[in-house]
Amino acid sequence: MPTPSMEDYIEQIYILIDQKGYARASDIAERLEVHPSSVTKMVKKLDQEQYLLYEKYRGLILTDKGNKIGKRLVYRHELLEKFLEIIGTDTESIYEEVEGIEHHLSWESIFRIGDLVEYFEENPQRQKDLKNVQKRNENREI
Ligand SMILES: [Mn+2]
Repeated sequence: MPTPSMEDYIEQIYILIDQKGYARASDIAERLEVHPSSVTKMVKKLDQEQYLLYEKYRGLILTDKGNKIGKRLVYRHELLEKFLEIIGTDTESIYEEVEGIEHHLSWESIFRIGDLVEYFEENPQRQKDLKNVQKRNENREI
């Protein structure tokens, strides 16, 4: 299993390759707000653990294993954003909040959250009902 930090790298590499067709170390460093030397180190580790292949002149490519995990990590991130939107989290902080929690939930919990998101999406009345509960609790102090 990849560590949280490895997951962050695989996720961003997957997104970069998906969007641009390639993932440069400088782009990875920028997206993760880390020093390029950290990228070099992590790329070596990910190569060793067969998530990607690094060739000096061709750049990075994800292996089947890396690709499969990358896809799951992007699904997880997007699902958690949807989940926070549905429960009414203020949109400005959603990305950062997901970055903070995404590594700490089991896949079992992720799939159950997936069910919950589906439950709300398939019937807009359910979202309205939830809003009403939130209105009722607006001034409650805890
Ligand atoms: Mn993420």
